[in-house]
Amino acid sequence: MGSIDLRSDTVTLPTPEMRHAMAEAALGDDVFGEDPTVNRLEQMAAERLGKEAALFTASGTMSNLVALLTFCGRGDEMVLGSESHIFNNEAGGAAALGGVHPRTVPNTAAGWLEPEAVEACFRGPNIHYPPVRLVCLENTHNRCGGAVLSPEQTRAVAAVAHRHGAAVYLDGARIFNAAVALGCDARDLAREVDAVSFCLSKGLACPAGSLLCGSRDFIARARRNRKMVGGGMRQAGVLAAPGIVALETMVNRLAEDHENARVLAQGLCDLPGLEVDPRTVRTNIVAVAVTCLPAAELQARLEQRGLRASYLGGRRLRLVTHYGIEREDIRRALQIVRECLPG
Ligand code: TLP
Repeated sequence: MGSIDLRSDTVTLPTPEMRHAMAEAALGDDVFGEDPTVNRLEQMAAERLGKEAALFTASGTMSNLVALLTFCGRGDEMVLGSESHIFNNEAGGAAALGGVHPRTVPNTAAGWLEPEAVEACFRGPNIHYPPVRLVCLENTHNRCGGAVLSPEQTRAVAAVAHRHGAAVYLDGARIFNAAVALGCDARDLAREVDAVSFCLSKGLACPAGSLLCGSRDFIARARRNRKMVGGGMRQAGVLAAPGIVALETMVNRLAEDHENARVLAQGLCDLPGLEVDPRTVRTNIVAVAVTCLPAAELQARLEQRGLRASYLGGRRLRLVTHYGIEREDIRRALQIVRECLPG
């Protein structure tokens, strides 16, 4: 029996239909705007997110970086969550490459930014302060256990930013998980934001790629920044083709991953020495606090028995369900966790 890999939904492999689409894709040079498959994917993405245009990038990190470089200049400030992926997991790219100054606001446990806390970041035109150009949100929220922001929560934060003349960017790497969990359209989650990205290479199971969506003018400027960071890919249609398959066939099935995550969380919360509230598990991420031994040690024990989880730091492990993980794998995973706990 192979190991059960719940480290991330980034480990998903492309479906047979995706591999076929890759082999058959019509191609051209995308830096000249001539790859018909990329052009079609960009159009589909813009449509799905309710924006005028979209840009295909190599990764979620690249979409985020290009967005930040497009919204902010050197010395500008961006407001973002203390637990956000951009702040914690992207090698400080916006600061290193764009001179963008990050100002964090504590994320609520449910991945939100309190509008009052965002409001307090706008300190006025005093020359001591960097001007706030951008507020960033994340939906679903990775480090907050796959938490979902509603359209109303997004609107409340966007209203503050816009009132102060700042733009709003949504890291929607897993926005389709949020839409499926809320039973709404991804467009409803992106309506109030100026730009949004989503990843193909997570729950949607593509080998690579992310789409940055926004106004026609924003995407034209982002295209230059993508080129600047080396993201102008040529016959990128081989990577865009599975993205088209993903948007057509892989979105609704995310509900299965969410159900598997709930079953997993329910099983884990019954075990002594672990803390997780299954009611907070809305999508495909289960963050669990380990109280009976060091979390990294439990992770190592699980790994030895064929269950792979990721370590979030402190007492927390993360388990992520995805395409290729079936209910039987969840049962086996729970059995392995039981065997690895002391006593
Ligand atoms: N997240 C990865 C790791 O980097 C932690 C994962 O396994 O979940 N935004 C969010 C919210 C993300 O979770 C990630 C990836 C990204 C952006 C970056 O995407 P990639 O890895 O494609 O650059």
